[in-house]
Amino acid sequence: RRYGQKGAAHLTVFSRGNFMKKFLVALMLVPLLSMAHTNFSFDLNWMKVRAKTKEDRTKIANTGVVIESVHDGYVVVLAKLQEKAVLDKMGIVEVSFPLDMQMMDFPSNDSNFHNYAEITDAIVDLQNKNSDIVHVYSIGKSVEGRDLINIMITNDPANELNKPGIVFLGTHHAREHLSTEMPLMLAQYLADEYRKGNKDIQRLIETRVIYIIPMVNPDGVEWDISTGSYKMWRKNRIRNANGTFGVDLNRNYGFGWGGEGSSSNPSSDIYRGPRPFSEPETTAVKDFIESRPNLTTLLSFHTFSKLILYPYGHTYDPIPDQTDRRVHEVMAQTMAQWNGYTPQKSSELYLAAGDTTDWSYGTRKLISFTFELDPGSMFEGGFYPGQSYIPLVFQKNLNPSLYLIEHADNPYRVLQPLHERVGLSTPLVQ
Ligand code: 0X9
Ligand code: ZN
Repeated sequence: RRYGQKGAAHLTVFSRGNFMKKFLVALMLVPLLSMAHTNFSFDLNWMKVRAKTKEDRTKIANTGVVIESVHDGYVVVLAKLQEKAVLDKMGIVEVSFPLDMQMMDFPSNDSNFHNYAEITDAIVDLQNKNSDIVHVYSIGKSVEGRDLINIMITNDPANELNKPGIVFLGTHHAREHLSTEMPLMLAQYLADEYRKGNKDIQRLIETRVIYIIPMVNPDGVEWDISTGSYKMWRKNRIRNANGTFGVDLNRNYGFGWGGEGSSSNPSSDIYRGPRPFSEPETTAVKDFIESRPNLTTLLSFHTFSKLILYPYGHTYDPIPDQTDRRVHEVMAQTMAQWNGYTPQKSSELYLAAGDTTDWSYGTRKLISFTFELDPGSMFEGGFYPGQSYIPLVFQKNLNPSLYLIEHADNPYRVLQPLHERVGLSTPLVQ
């Protein structure tokens, strides 16, 4: 059964709570930029590069560097020495400095983040305490043989495929550790509230199936933290033909694969791999999604920049189906009311072919979003803003997540006038 346009009508209530205030207070307490304790032996450079339009940004992405944040008139990129030379030649570099001067390093202060063993323990613990609704299984193995763990939340696993489903994905990119914590905390929140008797959450768990895959790239995560100081690793850990390591899993999906904003050079951080779904991690996600016809909605968590992105990202053209376009826009704008992020079509950022959401929308028509979680910029810590961001990011993204779960039975309901909707309301979180 495919859940489509004709679902039950619905009433939705929005509340922003007071987390924004708390967020600002917390932000004032966080030092804007911690200096390094450790030198990096990697040839990465932070660079401020002139770029006024999305076309300028795509041209920069096409050199193989990763655009980390987009600003008015420029972008900040992370470039290897070779890529730096190319950008230097283009005459568009304004500032550049080697990573080792500037990057922060505080793994000892970051023990609240979960490594692979810790997240596995946390998930097993969650299952043991909630075996009636939390069902844990592996959807495949990583390059190095780690299980890719899926947390399925439903009170009625026998009817899994008869209930509308939503999937949350975390950590395609190794260094984006907050994108592990957000989906893990969501799973814990749902189970806790169910146990406490929260009627709204019980209703969601009884009427939908929620899949949470918090760590798509466990090998990359383990590599990033393997020395006790962060390595700024992004890709998976496949050994490439030229002896380098890693494919960018968010360039490896098979819709529009190989296009702009992805690289054929294995050394690049946006290396797309030798062919679509060449990697076991993306193949596992693909097989999982293809075997769940009940899915209607997908959210892939990344960091950083505070954005809500929707398809397509491989072309500047709008998605052809006007209704689908409207649903993505309305949902993105609504979710932005809670987290304060900027909603936009992915390609507004820069073109990038082969990402998760282009594939999940392009081939399955799942309503699909990428969140670029906090912080807003590298000046607030970039990929490594410190563990104080964990509860903060969770609080502001909880309502957006619940909103997506609520509408997973029929996302098209968001297009109905409010007065025609009856039924569940999005649970309010203060
Ligand atoms: O480039 C990416 O894969 C994502 N940004 S990140 O900094 N987390 O690496 C954004 C993907 C958005 N999709 C497109 N722009 N196509
Ligand atoms: Zn990412």
